[in-house]
Amino acid sequence: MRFETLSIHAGQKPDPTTGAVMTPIYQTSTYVQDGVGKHRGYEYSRTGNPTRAALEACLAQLEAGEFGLAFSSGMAATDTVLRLLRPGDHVLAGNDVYGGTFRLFERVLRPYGLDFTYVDTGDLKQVEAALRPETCLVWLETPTNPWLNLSDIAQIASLLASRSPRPWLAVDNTFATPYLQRPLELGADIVVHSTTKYLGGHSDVVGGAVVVRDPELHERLAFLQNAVGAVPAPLDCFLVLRGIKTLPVRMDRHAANAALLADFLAEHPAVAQVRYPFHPSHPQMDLALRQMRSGGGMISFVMKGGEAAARCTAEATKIFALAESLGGVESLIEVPAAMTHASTSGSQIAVPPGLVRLSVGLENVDDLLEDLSQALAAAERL
Ligand code: P1T
Repeated sequence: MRFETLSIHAGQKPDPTTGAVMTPIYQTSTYVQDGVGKHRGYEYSRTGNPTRAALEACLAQLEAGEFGLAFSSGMAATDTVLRLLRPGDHVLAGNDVYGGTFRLFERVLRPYGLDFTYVDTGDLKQVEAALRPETCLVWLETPTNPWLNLSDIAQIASLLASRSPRPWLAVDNTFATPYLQRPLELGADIVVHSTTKYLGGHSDVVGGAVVVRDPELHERLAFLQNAVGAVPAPLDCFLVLRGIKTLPVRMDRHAANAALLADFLAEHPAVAQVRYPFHPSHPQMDLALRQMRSGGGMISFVMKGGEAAARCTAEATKIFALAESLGGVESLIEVPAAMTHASTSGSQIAVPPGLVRLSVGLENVDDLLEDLSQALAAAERL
């Protein structure tokens, strides 16, 4: 089956007892056993739940993986992957990642004895130079949050393939989604998602996911999922499943709207620099065209007027809501240095205060253009 069909049907079939077309929300913590230790596949909902199982199967198929694991947030998914490692292990990560990921790595996991190095993973030489014998994991975001920098997944996977022991390659595919980018097909071992974003798609749920192909890796992650317990509620799994049904349709419109907005911003006198993967000004547009189906729905831009102009623009929009997060049907605007990436302040991966990030929604693009135009005009009057 092709992606659009999978997004509606993967992992789901009419409920065998009632014929309900939609996967029921199995709002139960436990399951009756026919005899001691004789159950019908489910014992306790931290370990497994049918609504979650449907979501996990759906995610696995969409990412061209074998196994999906759902979590209560993107951070919980990331944390569980990192628990595969032991004190003394080294992680090589991109130098432009979600602020919460950096905070987890530096403030939670480093004190437990993991070591992290951050490099520009868009540059293969930097990746090669930073690898160590004890490097167990390479962590990529591509496109990155918030700069929309890219890394060549296939190239990094083949670099790692020649290493012994071979580090795992994990890709946070939150910004691209499996509709635009296929990390496992390009050689990654682990795909991570904040399902809060495009997969959920409606800003009404917080969730995370991990998808892998290797049965042994899955077994270790499923053990951790149950042992640590950061699992999503059945209702939340239902909401993500419902969101995924329209993922390809939404992503096409997000990208069409974002491409027009990127063109508009690139020409605007108040804007110093625009970042959008499919815009000709993006230094890695060739890689974007090779690796992604479209440029997606996220845009970042640097204001010539710096911090004051960025804050003014973000506060002056009327349709774009000033809020963290992304990937919903509604457009959002934010200033990463003061909001989503505040935890990187003063660090090697800090972002400038004049950077503005847009999550371009599905509204009429002319309304979005007019809204941005009046907000930028307000910033120019400062
Ligand atoms: O928020 P949560 O579901 O826990 O997901 C964390 C996360 C992981 N990876 C990426 C690439 C992300 O962007 C996020 C969350 N990001 C935001 C909330 C944000 O506004 O950037």
